[in-house]
Amino acid sequence: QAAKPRLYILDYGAGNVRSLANSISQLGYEFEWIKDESDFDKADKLLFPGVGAFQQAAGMLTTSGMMEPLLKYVRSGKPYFGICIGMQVLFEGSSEAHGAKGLGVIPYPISKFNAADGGKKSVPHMGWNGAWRAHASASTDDSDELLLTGEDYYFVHSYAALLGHGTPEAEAVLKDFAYTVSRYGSERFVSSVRRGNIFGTQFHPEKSGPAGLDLLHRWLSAPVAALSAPPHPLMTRDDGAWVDEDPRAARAASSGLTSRIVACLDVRSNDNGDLVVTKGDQYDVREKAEGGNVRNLGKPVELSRRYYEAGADEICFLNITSFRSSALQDQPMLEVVRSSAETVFVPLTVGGGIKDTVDPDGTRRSALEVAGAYFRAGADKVSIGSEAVLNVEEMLAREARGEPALSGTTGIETIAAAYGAQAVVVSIDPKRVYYDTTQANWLDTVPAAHRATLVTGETSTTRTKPDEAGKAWWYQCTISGGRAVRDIDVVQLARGVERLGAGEILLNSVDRDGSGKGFDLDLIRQVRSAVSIPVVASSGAGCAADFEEVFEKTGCEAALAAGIFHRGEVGIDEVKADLEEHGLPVRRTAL
Ligand code: 1PR
Repeated sequence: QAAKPRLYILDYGAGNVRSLANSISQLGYEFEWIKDESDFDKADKLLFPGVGAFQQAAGMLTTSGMMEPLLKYVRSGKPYFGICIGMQVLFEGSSEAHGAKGLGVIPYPISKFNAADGGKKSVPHMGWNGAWRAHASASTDDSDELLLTGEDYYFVHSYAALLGHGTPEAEAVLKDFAYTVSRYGSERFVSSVRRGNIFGTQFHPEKSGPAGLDLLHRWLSAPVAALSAPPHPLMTRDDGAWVDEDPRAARAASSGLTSRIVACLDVRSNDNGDLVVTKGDQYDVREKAEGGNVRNLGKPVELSRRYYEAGADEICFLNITSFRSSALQDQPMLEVVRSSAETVFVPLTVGGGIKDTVDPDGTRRSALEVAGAYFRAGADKVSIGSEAVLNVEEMLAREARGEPALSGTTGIETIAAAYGAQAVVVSIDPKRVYYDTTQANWLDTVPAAHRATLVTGETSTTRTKPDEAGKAWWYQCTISGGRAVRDIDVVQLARGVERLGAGEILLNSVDRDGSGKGFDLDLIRQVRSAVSIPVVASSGAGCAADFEEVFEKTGCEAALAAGIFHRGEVGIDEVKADLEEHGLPVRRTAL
């Protein structure tokens, strides 16, 4: 029996590579990390998972002296599989990278998505999208394919090999490498490349649920010879024309992305000191009776696995009491993330306590260090709450003094610079501030700064509108889990965090949390139209129809729920079936 091919992974130290390692182990394969140049010669197969920013990746490869040996490996004809930045690094360079060069194997530029595209698209391109064959392939034999079309895969990036962005000569070469194409809004891009020994996916198979694991398995189990140069016979192109459209008609009306469903787990210690998933009503997580206990809805790791298996497109953990103490040392949430990432192969977000902290022994930890620990444990994104509000307030104050708005030192800025904007979520906890519009001169009592964002009972678009007659309100930001209010409104905050470099907004509502009254559509629309980064609608889901309503009426990219899933009132499959029935694309896990 031939020796097993030796698989190596190249890690340049940014982002979550743990999930890829976990998925490979789950599939029953062993691997080693590339430690130095000589390991490239020992490798029979090489996987390069890139996460985050191209510049960072190219910079680290250059300074660590890995760029040259990597190029040598790719040219050697041995199997190479690049993921996300690991695929982009094959290209000549990225407009993201201000001069940083890639390997130049594919002489085509990587460019940024156009967020203005029809006004409906947010950037980063974050979520589940399809991929179709770039060319009408001569092959009818699926067994030799590495990637199944008709499945959805998880993408998270702002830059891509966009069709029509290179010279005709460069595009001809790109066509030669292109394996699949995907669409985001009106822009088409190469979502995977395959030529000879080279394979690369713009999406993350290790985060793409069963479809992604299947793809990894196909590449890992394929004999080295079948994945090596010269170009594989099945790669024969037809006349070279791009195949234009995703054959699935249901996709035509959407941006390309599916409606993303997020299961949220609010985690804290209960009175016995056990870490439990809890759930509040308007952020109050104790049972209603006098001296009530913290509600216990299950164990975090177990529940996350259950939601993954039930088809959740993303899992979000929020450490809801981290404002009290959030030391990094012995942080139990790290273990929760680590264990969860062993069985959950969709994106994991973790929030609570992502800020500069001090450990009990006096060691100071920057927000960047804290975030890094979570990424290494297997988180894909970190979510910043209270700290983001304070950071935006400081930014606005600096600006008012005529100083530069950005300090470069906030958690949002430092984490986004190191790991990419897509890894930084800001969680907002707004609360309505009401006015009685039947009173004379009520408008005079509204602070001038917030008048532009006022909603009235008459202009409201939510189903609870009849209850709001005679009222007007704006959305005030809170910190420390809704315990303290700040002057800043939700639109100021959302715009502010986008300027600081956040890549996504998780939009809660203290008023709707746990109420089952449906999402606060007014709130979500306000924020959605104020920013061009993705918005996750949260708080208030009471039935499957609430999801359809929030996607249709606000244009949000994702919708999150907690209570109805924990209590088993509505299943994730039920939500997706309802969305599909209403013509909204969803990820189905057929494999
Ligand atoms: O401020 O950076 O340490 O982050 C703390 C994080 O913890 C923030 O993201 C904040 O939203 C969250 N948090 C703090 N206190 C609570 C609480 O409930 N007492 N949870 C809390 C926020 C809102 C959602 C909830 C949705 C959906 N809970 O997480 O899952 O409202 O619920 P539903 O579907 O049942 O309506 P920092």
